[in-house]
Amino acid sequence: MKLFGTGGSPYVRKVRIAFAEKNIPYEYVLAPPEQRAALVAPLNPLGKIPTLLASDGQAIYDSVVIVEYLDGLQAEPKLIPAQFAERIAVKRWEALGDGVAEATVLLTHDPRKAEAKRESPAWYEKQRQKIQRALTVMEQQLGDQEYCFGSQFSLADIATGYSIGYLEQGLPDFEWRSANPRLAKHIDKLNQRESFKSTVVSKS
Ligand SMILES: N[C@@H](CCC(=O)N[C@@H](CS)C(=O)NCC(=O)O)C(=O)O
Repeated sequence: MKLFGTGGSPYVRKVRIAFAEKNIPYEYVLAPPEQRAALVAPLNPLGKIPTLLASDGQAIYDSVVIVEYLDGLQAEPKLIPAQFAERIAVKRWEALGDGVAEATVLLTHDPRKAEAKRESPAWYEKQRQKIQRALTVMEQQLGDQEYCFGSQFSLADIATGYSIGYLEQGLPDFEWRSANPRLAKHIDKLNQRESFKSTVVSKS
């Protein structure tokens, strides 16, 4: 299997954490923006990373589908519960994490960033508020649980860990820890896992 990505993409890290947790071997192919038309677009018409070329030749995207694919490929450890209600709960954590990553990408990479700050503080503030609200909900849902969803590591923890890791790297001035102490502690715990340590996102 080949995974196309770059070191700076939060969604690629999400998938790489899942690969590491599942202990599934793969080849990591760097696909920087200037090579994506040649490398990725023939597999994924959207030309986005992460894109996975599976062993059977099928191309799989986006990160949501890739993680689900990996979880189905190999039974243990299970990242997404099989039971309906639990599955939806874990997928909702995923949506929250992906939303935090998306808003952070907008704030850090959007070409309007500089102007947005000066000319449209409302747009900038809207993205910040999305992140703030999402983290508040994560803090509440985590409560005193050992993991984001119950007593077992799952995709909910991957989603929380990769997105907040990206937030902390991309917007180091965004203060969220004091208002969300349990979440902060949980992030520190997740960052100790080998899957998180071995996939730290570079700034490029
Ligand atoms: N929803 C997608 C988002 C993927 C995404 O936006 N990837 C970015 C890199 S972080 C990308 O490939 N952007 C290039 C483009 O949009 O052309 C996922 O979860 O995989």
